[in-house]
Amino acid sequence: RAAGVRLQSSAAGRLAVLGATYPTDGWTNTTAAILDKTGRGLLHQPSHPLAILKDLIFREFPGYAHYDSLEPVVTAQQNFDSLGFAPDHPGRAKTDTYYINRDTLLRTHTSAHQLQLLAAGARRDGALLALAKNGSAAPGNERFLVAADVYRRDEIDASHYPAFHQVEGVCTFARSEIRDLLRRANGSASAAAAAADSGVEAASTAAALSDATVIGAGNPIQPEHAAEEAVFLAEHMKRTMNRMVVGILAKAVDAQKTSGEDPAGGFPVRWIDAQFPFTSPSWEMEVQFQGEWLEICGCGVMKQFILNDAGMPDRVGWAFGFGLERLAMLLFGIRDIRLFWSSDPRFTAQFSPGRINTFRQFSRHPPCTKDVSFWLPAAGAFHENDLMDLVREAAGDLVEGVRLVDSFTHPKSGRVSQCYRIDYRSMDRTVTNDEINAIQERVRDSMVRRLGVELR
Ligand code: FA5
Ligand code: MG
Repeated sequence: RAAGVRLQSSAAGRLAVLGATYPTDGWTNTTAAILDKTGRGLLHQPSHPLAILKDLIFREFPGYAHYDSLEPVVTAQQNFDSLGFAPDHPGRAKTDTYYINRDTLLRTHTSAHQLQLLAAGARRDGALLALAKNGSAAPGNERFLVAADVYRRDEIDASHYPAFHQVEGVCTFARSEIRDLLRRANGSASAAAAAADSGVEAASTAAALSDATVIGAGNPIQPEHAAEEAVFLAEHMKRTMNRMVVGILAKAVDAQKTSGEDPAGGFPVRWIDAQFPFTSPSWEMEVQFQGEWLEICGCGVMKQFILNDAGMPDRVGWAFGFGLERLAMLLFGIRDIRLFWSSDPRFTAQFSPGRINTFRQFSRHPPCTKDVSFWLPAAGAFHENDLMDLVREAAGDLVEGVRLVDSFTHPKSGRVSQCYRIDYRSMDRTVTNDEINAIQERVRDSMVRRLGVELR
């Protein structure tokens, strides 16, 4: 943790995060376990797998400004309003987001910085632009990447963790530039591909994936955009993303071969129609991994109001947001998302800057499983994510998974009873039943005190 960074839990209605303090209110729900993550700086440890992946991605985008030091505390305006989230959008709920107070929160995605960085470019705001590591690459933030830690109240399993990392990519064009490119290509469909490939090597790998764009009814072109313009942006975006993902996954296949595993046909990739308040049309990219389709990113043509608000109504653009852990799990063969936060040398010593290698699983220690059964409080008052946070607070990274295993409604009283199974397992030692019993007692206690349930 960086020197000078001190975390305190809330005292006298104030909460300290990364050296600044904020007033708390009825919205405050950020736990000490989460605050502890905000100072870890995994992206700045050159031999951490997430930092290796970040560097790899940055290198694939030489013409973009690169940001990786924007702090995680943002306003609700940045995280939601600036991106067109409706006032009742579920992402804003206290059950899904870590609030510092009503107006201040831990960013839930790197998209929180889209408007801020575009506007900084349009205004030539020196202080913000100076945070780019390679300022001259795109001096007005016409194109940029943001790598950062993000936070969400979410379920607990092998691919979900309440703190994770994303890389945002934003690419804008002057509308006149697209008109010229299309005119010069004489209407041929290759204009976007050619523009995406100019100045980069090994574009041939991208041909392995389809990036042809069919825009369907449920995923409309914005009324502000001409069809050719939106199709150009979508194809340029998909081509650019394909090249990056194929290039990176090819390194994973090489690493697997080196470690003697059979990559069995590599990693198939596909596009799925999606919806975001800040893009249209929108897609998600999925990669097949161990027989399942894993979603690795969301993307789309940027809503025009964002560019207008940033002071650049004559430009259009596309944006993506990749989950770094999901890609790193594929790349390094890391099966459990908690490992990224481990400081066990058997994990950390396996990686070195710039190198992709297959992680050698160290022996798994036995789990210890506990069930908790309880009657729910009055309708609507219980949310699963509150239980998730409470278990994390009591158990830290000793919790491996929490899942609902049984639910029934009492035929006479109508009351609902649920049973959750909590798997505890340490990544570096064998836990004792006594120690887990003590944690489980704390969990049961706080469930009664804070969630209002009645234990059975
Ligand atoms: C977003 O966060 C959008 N901001 C992405 C975007 C950017 C869309 C720009 C359009 C334009 P989403 O909630 O789907 O979308 O998350 C993006 C990725 O983050 C997911 O595909 C996944 O790879 C990763 N992710 C989401 N939740 C978790 C989690 N709890 N743990 C680990 N990774 C996660
Ligand atoms: Mg998603």
